[in-house]
Amino acid sequence: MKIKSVIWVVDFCILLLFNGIQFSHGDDRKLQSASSEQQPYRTAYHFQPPKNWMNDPNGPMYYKGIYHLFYQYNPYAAVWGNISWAHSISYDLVNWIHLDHALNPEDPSDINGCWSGSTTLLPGEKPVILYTGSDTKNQQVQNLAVPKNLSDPLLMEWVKSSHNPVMAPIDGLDPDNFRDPTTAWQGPDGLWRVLIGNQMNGHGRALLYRSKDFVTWSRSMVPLHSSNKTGMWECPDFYPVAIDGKYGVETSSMDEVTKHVLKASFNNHDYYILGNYTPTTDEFSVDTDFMDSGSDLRYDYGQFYASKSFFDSSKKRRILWSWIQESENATDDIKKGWSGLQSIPRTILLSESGKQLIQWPVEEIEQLRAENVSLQSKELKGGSLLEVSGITASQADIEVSFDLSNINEAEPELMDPSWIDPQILCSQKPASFRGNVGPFGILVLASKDLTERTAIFFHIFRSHDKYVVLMCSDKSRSSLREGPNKVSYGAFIDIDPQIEKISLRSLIDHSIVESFGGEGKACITARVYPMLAIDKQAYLYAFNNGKFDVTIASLNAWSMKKAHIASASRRRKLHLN
Ligand SMILES: *[C@@H]1O[C@H](CO)[C@@H](O)[C@H](O)[C@H]1NC(C)=O
Ligand SMILES: *[C@@H]1O[C@H](CO)[C@@H](O)[C@H](O)[C@H]1NC(C)=O
Ligand SMILES: *[C@@H]1O[C@H](CO)[C@@H](O)[C@H](O)[C@H]1NC(C)=O
Ligand SMILES: *[C@@H]1O[C@H](CO)[C@@H](O)[C@H](O)[C@H]1NC(C)=O
Ligand SMILES: CC(=O)N[C@H]1CO[C@H](CO)[C@@H](O)[C@@H]1O
Repeated sequence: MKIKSVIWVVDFCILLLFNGIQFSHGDDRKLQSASSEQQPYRTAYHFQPPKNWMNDPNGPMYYKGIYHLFYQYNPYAAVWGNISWAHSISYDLVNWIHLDHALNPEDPSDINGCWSGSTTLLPGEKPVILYTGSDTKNQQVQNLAVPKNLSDPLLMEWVKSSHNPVMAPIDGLDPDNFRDPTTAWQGPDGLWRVLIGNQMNGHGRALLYRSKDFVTWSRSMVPLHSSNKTGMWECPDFYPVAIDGKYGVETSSMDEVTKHVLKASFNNHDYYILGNYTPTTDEFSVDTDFMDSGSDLRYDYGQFYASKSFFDSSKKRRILWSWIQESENATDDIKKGWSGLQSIPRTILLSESGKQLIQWPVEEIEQLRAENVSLQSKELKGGSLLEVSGITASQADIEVSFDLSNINEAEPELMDPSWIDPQILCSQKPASFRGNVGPFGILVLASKDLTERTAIFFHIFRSHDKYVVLMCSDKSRSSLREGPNKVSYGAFIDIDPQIEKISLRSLIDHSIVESFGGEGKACITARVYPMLAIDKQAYLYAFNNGKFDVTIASLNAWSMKKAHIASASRRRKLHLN
C-alpha cells in the first residue's frame, strides 16, 4: 500500500517560531532582494509593511506579553484607499510579525473604509476596538469590535458588534467630520468616556461621549474642549502624565498628581496642550491653549502626524507612535510600491518644569546598536568639518553633545522668540550660513563630495539677558533630485546653554532622520531621498559653521542592525505519492 506522506512547505526559508505559529520573511525578502538601487529608501529598523500604503497607527496596546500595532492600510496599492486595519505584533517593539488584517471594510457601517480608532482594555483584560467607519452613505460613524477568542494572545480575529454603528452623526453633527475615537477612560461614576474629533463652524473640537456598557453612548452637551483658532481636529488623544515625571500613567488613572495632555492633529502637525482635568465634572482647564501666542507645543516640528499613545503596563510607561508620511509625490510612491513609515516608538514624560513633554526612543531600540565610534572633548574650530567614520552612516544611531565656551559671542539680533517662526529662521539661516555661535551640528546622509547632505544643527542667539537655542533640520541640500520636498524644519529648545550642554540624538535609517534635541525637549523628523548618499556611499560629519569654536563634549555613534520584520506565512500542503 502506498503511503501518502504529507509535508508542509513554507513559502520562504527563514522561519521564526512564535507561539507555535510559523512565520517567514515572505514579501519582505522579495523586496530586500531587489537591489538597494531599486529600493534605496526602504528602512531597516523602522516599522513598515512589505508593500503598499500605510497611514495612522491605530489601537496600539500591550496584551498578555505582546505588543499589538494596528494601522491604516490599503491592501491593493501604494496610495490611500480601501482602508483596512492591518495588524502586527511584537515582543520588544523592535522586531515585528505581520498578521492577517483585524478589520476589513465589508459591512454597511464601514463599507467605505475602516478608519482610525483606538483600543481600550476593559476590566478583566478584555480589549475592545472603537473605530470610525465610512458607511454606505459615506457618513462617518463609530463602530465597536471585540476579539473572537480572548484566550488567543495574538488576537488574530476580531468580531464587529451587531449594534454598529454605536455612535452616529445625529443632532446636527457634521457627518464628514466625526472621527477617530480615543482610548476610553473610566470616571469615578463608573461610566466610560471617549473623545471624538469633530468640527463645528469650521473649528476643531473634541466631543465627549459616555457609556456604561461600551455599546450605548450618549454625547455630553459640552465638548471636552474646543478652539476658535484651528480647523478640524483629527486623531485626538487624551491622557494623564505624572508630575514627578518618572513613569507613565494608565489612561483611567485618576491620580491627582498628574496633568492631562490633549493632543489634536491639524495643519499637518500634532499639537498638544497641558491642563488639569476634573473627572467628576469632566472639566478640562488648560494651562495655555492651542495657537496661543508664545506657545507652540508640538510632538515633533517635522514630518509627524496622526499619532497615538498607549500605556505599557509591563514597563509602566506611555508610548507614542506616529505616521511618518513620505515627502515625495504619489507617482514616486507608486514606483517604489509603498508609502509611509511609523516613527520609532517614543516614551512620553512631563518635563521637570511641567511646561512641556519629553520624548525619547524606547530603550529596546538600543539592542540594534552594533559597531560604534566615540569622541570626547574634541574642539570644532569655527568653519570646520570633521568626518566621523567607522560606522554605517545610512543606518545609525548618533548621540552628541556640545560645550560652548564662547556663548557670550552669540548674535544678539533675535527679538522675542514667541514672535518668530523658528522654521522660517532655519530657512533664512541654513547650515551654510556663517553665524557666530552656530550653526554647528551634524551632517547626515551626506555624499562624499557633500553635494548631498541633511544638516541637523543648533544656532544660539542672545535675546535680552537670555540665550535662545534654535534647532534646525535642514533638508535644502538633502537630495540632488528635483522632486522631493526640501523644506527646513525648526524649533526653539527650552534650555539654558549657560548651564546645560546642547545635546542631540539622531536616528538615521536610509530615508528618515528622527532627531531629538535637548534630551527630548524638541523633536524633528525629516524624510529625505538622497541619490548619491545611499548605503555605503553615505557619510557622517560633525560641523561648525559659526565664527567661534565649539567643543564636542562627547559623540557616540553606532551602526544599527536590521530589525526582523516578517510576515505570517501561508503554509502550503503538498501531497506526494
Ligand atoms: C482560542 O485560542 C486558544 C489559544 O490560542 C486556542 O487554544 C483555542 O483553541 C482557541 N479557541 C477557539 C474556539 O478557536
Ligand atoms: C470663540 O470666539 C468667540 C468670539 O469670537 C468667543 O466669544 C468664544 O468664547 C470663543 N470660543 C472658544 C471656545 O474659544
Ligand atoms: C563601543 O564598542 C566597544 C567594543 O568595540 C565597546 O567596548 C564599547 O563599550 C562600545 N561603546 C559604547 C559607548 O557602546
Ligand atoms: C513627482 O515627482 C517626480 C520627481 O520625483 C516628477 O518627475 C513627477 O513629475 C512628479 N509627479 C507629479 C504628478 O507631480
Ligand atoms: C481591489 C479593490 O477592492 N479595489 C477598490 C479600492 O477602492 C476603489 C474605490 O476607492 C475601488 O474602485 C476599487 O475597486
